[in-house]
Amino acid sequence: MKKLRRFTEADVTAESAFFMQRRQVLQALGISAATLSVPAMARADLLDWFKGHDRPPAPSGKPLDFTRPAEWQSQLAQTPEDKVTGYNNFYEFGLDKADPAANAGSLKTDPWMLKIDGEVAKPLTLDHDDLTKRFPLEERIYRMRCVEAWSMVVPWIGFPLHKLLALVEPTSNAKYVAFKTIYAPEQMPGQKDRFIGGGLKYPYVEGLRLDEAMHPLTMLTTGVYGKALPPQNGAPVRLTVPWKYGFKGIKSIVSITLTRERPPTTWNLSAPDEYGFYANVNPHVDHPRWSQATERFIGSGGVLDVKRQPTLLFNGYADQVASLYKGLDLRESF
Ligand SMILES: Nc1nc2c(c(=O)[nH]1)N[C@H]1C(S)=C(S)[C@@H](COP(=O)(O)O)O[C@H]1N2
Ligand SMILES: [Mo]
Repeated sequence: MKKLRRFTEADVTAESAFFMQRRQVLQALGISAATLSVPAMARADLLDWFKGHDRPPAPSGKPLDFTRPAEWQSQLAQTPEDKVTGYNNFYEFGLDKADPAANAGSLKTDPWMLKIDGEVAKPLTLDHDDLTKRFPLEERIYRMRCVEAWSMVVPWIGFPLHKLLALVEPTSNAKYVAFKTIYAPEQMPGQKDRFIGGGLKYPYVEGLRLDEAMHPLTMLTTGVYGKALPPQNGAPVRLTVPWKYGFKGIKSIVSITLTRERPPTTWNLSAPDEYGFYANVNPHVDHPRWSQATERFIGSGGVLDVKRQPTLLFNGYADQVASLYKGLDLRESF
């Protein structure tokens, strides 16, 4: 997904390396201290990526009050908390998977204002406490699939977006919902420096069709693993759309705007031939630079048994969401 250099085979294995100690990585790669100074070209990228980060500890947020509706529970093996909160994409804090956990502590998430406006009868602003008090919170165990072909199973906590949208009363002109991440270059090194932020245009923006936004699976997420979201996962509020690639799940949202026209979205602006507006998980539509047929599931296993499994259409949620796309060519509208 990184724009500055090509996605290489080294990247594909880099993620398993992330969960090892540096010493084990070098051993696994057969690199001795003597050869370290001149790593083989094929390994240079991985070493660069690994950059001496060891796995960061999971920070803990405030415990939340929530229920566990049976409908959203699951027998799927969950990705452990330290991986969910230690292996992240949040380019505002750097491109490496360990960067968000290491750097996102600088983000001030309280006080917070989330504005809901645009084509609505009753615009609304929620403050930090409203986010966890205004709507009953539910735990929902969702599959999560990054466009980079890794996946997790995560116990998110939050509320369905449709409850918030009902409150603001969309007008008949509302066709899309646009989301925006906070713009705070003083707190987000990637917004200040093009190199750190991967050359993306900030603030990060995302969007959904109104019917996708109203779907019962679509949630505004305020917690994970029983506690308030840590900043690296998008505190204090982020979007979760489990049938779409992870980049649709915009973090640290400050505005939700209902619009007539389809809003611009960050990765689509950056590379329109690689990242579409829809971004529905689909094993049959490959990324131009890699296959989407399978994915590496990040579970509790050790580094050597990161499991490869088939990618599921709509990430396993086809029964619930396929009807949204009747008549749409999923290859053309990727
Ligand atoms: N603002 C913002 N939101 C973002 C991103 C980002 O870089 N900036 N990365 C996206 C991508 S590519 C993924 S896979 C998910 C990762 O969420 P997680 O780190 O909580 O697993 O966040 C998404 N939301
Ligand atoms: Mo992603």
